[in-house]
Amino acid sequence: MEDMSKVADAVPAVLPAAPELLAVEAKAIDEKVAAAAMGPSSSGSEASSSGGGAPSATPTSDPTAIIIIGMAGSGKTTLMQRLNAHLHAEKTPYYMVNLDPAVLETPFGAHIDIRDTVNYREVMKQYALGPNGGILTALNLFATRFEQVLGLIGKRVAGPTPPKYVLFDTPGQIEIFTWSASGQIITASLASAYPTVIVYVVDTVRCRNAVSFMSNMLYACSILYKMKLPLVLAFNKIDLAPCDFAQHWMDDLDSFTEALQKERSYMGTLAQSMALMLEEFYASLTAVGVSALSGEGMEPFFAAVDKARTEYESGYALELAKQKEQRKLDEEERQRKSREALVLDGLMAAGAKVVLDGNREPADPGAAVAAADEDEGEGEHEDDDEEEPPSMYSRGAGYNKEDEQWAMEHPNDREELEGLRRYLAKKKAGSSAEAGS
Ligand SMILES: Nc1nc2c(ncn2[C@@H]2O[C@H](COP(=O)(O)OP(=O)(O)OP(=O)(O)O)[C@@H](O)[C@H]2O)c(=O)[nH]1
Ligand SMILES: [Mg+2]
Repeated sequence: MEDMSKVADAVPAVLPAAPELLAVEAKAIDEKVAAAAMGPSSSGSEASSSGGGAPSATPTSDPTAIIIIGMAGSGKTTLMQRLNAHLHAEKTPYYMVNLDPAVLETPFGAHIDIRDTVNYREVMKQYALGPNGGILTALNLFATRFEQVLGLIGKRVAGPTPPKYVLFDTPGQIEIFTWSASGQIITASLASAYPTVIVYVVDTVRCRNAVSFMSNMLYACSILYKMKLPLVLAFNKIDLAPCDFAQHWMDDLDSFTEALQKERSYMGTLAQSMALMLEEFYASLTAVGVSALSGEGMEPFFAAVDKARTEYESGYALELAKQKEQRKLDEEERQRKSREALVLDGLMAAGAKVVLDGNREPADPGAAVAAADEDEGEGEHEDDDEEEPPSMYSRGAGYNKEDEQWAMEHPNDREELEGLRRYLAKKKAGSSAEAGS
């Protein structure tokens, strides 16, 4: 893995719409798309990064997208580095994306790196933002062009060595990714394109006490419900502390309740009822212990990811398909309604009565057509019928046919008459409202 160098030629063009507002490390879009489409570069850096010298020639089906999320310092980036090394050694093709604009170094060979396109420090400066605002804005800018990222991944998937996994590192400030629109856009577009799995990295050392453990689990639980994707819990840093205690607490609620009682938290009862709720949550995920540093637990990690992928295919994908179908039906209904509205508009243009008087029944479209035919039959103002607005007489504003005739003969006074009509209609509406109250 040490021979991995940063792949700079395969980054997407994720430039903001107004580049003068942001200092971005600009690179030509076409160049990048072409470079990414070319597949492994001759320099060998990308080749090594995407599976090594002799990747499996067997074309795999869609890759599994793995989004790595976790509290700051839990070891997400180190885990990416470890997964990079592991997959490379296994000669499994893969693709890596860095979504953390604030990271100083990506110790893995990112095929796509947000930092190559958005300079978050410049974003901070230009928009006078703090560090979190800068990261959030940088991610938002990136999300607006996420289609391009999907395009690059798609090209690789269609290439000679399609990746089996596409891995995403996310910003340390977990809420920036999990609670922002950009995080949602990225996750949703990814999940609609590929089987997608969330890996929630837990710092095992930091959650050895029952209350911290529960807080972390509640956060993971909120992510599961927010993102609605299969979730794998990766208890990291097991080289420092084994994660048996966590597995035990998850499998046996009584032992966890006992541990909570020992802590004598003033929130004892609340904590216990929340622990009960978490039991349901544990049933819907897989937990594994890993060490990003030593490489322990890689096999169970990928077994858990593959299992989560089948969950995606059997449950989440079906749900997505259902949502798509529902959206299609909604759209058809909307189009049907607007077609109906158009037909009605057409009838009105043909002379249907426009009812301003709230006490009257809406015009019968059939009768309106008949009325229009009749008018044509009379031969009066035949040309006007199409161009003139509906008759004032028909508007029920207190005018009679003679007034209408007069208006036709005195076009200059028409406007004044219109004003008067509006005034009367308003007055009439006012007096009927008074009568009503
Ligand atoms: N002992 C040990 N240390 C680890 C392990 N994984 C990560 N670390 C250390 O934990 C610290 C944080 O690791 P990172 O990979 O930067 O964590 P991160 O979640 O990416 O951090 P942010 O992106 O800032 O949120 C580093 O000092 C790592 O060396 C592990 O498995 N074992
Ligand atoms: Mg990191």
